[in-house]
Amino acid sequence: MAYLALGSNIDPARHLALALAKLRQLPYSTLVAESSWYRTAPWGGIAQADFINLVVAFETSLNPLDLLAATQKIESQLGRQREVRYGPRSIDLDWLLIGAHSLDHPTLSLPHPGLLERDFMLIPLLELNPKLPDSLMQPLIAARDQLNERWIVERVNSSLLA
Ligand code: PH2
Ligand code: MG
Ligand code: MG
Repeated sequence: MAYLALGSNIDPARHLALALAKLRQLPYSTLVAESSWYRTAPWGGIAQADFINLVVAFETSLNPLDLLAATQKIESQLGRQREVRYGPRSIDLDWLLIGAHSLDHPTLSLPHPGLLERDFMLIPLLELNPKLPDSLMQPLIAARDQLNERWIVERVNSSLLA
C-alpha cells in the first residue's frame, strides 16, 4: 500500500479532479481509497489562497522512485510551474508512505518528513485507516493527539466545489 497527499490552491476543484483521473490510470497500481477533501489555511508563511488537501491510497507493485516519476509527470502535465517555495501551486502530489519503505533519497524522503506536523496530511491519512505496522501507526496516532498547530479549516463536499 502507498499513500499520496494531494494539494492545490489554484483552481483546486479542476486540478484535483484532473489529477485523480490520471492517478486512477497509474500502471501496476489501483487507487483503492480517497479521503474527505479539506479546506486548509496556507502553511509555510506565505500569504496565499487556502488549499484543498486530501489523501488517497494505492495498492501498487511499483517501487518508490517509479511512483515518484509517475506523480512528477502528472504534476507537469497539469501545468505545474517552477514556483516559490511553499507558494501557490496548481497541483502538489506528495508521497507520505510507500509500504514500509524508509528512504532518504535526494528527491524522495519516506515517510514524508512533514507528516507528523501537518494536520492536512495526517488527519486524512488516518481517516483511511491505513494498514501499517504498529511501529509506524503509534507515532502517527500520538502526533495526531498532540498536534499543536491546525491548518484544517473545514471538511468540504468535493461535488459542491465550483
Ligand atoms: N503545500 C505547500 C505549502 N503550504 N499549505 C497547505 N495548507 N496545504 C498544502 O498542501 C501546502 C501548504 C507546499 O507544498
Ligand atoms: Mg507539498
Ligand atoms: Mg511536493
